[in-house]
Amino acid sequence: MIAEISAGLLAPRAATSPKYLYDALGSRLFEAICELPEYYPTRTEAAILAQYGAEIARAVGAGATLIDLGAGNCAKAASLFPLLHPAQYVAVDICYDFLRESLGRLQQRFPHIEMSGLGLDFSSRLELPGTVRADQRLFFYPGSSIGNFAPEQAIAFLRRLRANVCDDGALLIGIDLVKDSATLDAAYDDALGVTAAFNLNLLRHLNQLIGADFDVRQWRHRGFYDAAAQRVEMHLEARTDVEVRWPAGARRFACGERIHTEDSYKYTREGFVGLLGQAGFSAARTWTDPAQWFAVIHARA
Ligand code: AVJ
Repeated sequence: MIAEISAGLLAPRAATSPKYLYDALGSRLFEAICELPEYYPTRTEAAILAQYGAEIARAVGAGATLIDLGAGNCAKAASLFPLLHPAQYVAVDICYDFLRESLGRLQQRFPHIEMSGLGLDFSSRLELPGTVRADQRLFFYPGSSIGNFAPEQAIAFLRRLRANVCDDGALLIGIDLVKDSATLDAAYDDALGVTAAFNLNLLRHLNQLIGADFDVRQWRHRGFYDAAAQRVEMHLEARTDVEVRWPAGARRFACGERIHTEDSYKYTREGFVGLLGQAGFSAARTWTDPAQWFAVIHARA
């Protein structure tokens, strides 16, 4: 991990993986982002799940082995429990501490559902323990988190999901749809500066992970939509000439130079259905909001 982060920081165009945005504080800041008026994905997806929950549950069927990827506070999956009646709930998140707290509360609310938590970086490998039931596996990947992968990586990731389910398996996935730039720019550079704090917190996390000496005050947040690339980019930009040191390296950043911290790809429905097909899934059904800002797709193995 130290080698991966070092290499990213030393690359001509410095970059870090978005997974490092999520330490305990980063996970809480992301929760706060989800409450922002500008950040439409969470509430739009929640509205779709609320409006079409019964239809979705009928498509999925009861008794599933629900595997929640990037479960975080587990709220989205929990909202489906009363309709979906999963036989088993497996919450996976890179930040296990945060997950454990959420899961403890959830188990009290739903004592009859078998639950377990997995602290796992599922973006690099996906090994499910033997305790996860093999039948009727339903991967739940909400929030358009798949947008963090470039399309080619997304296909590879979806293929890995496909390889982890039997023929009765499926995927329920949330996709952020292509829309006007102003809406996207505002969603990733909000007025309160919560997204800025979320992005800048990465530097504190890096200090802790690799022993670097980033000074948060020397950096500013950038978040904007690139329509040609169909993605939002987040960067941290040096406010001044900066020198950063850590045990495995050192680097100078000129004023204005950036560290690329996240991509968030947007899709058309047709574009994403194409990706699913390439990964060996057949797109069964799509649900969307009236403005067509977000889509929930149920794809069968
Ligand atoms: C958690 C990856 C879906 O891309 O919208 C929110 C992360 N970054 N604001 C997204 C994020 C900045 C989010 N995902």
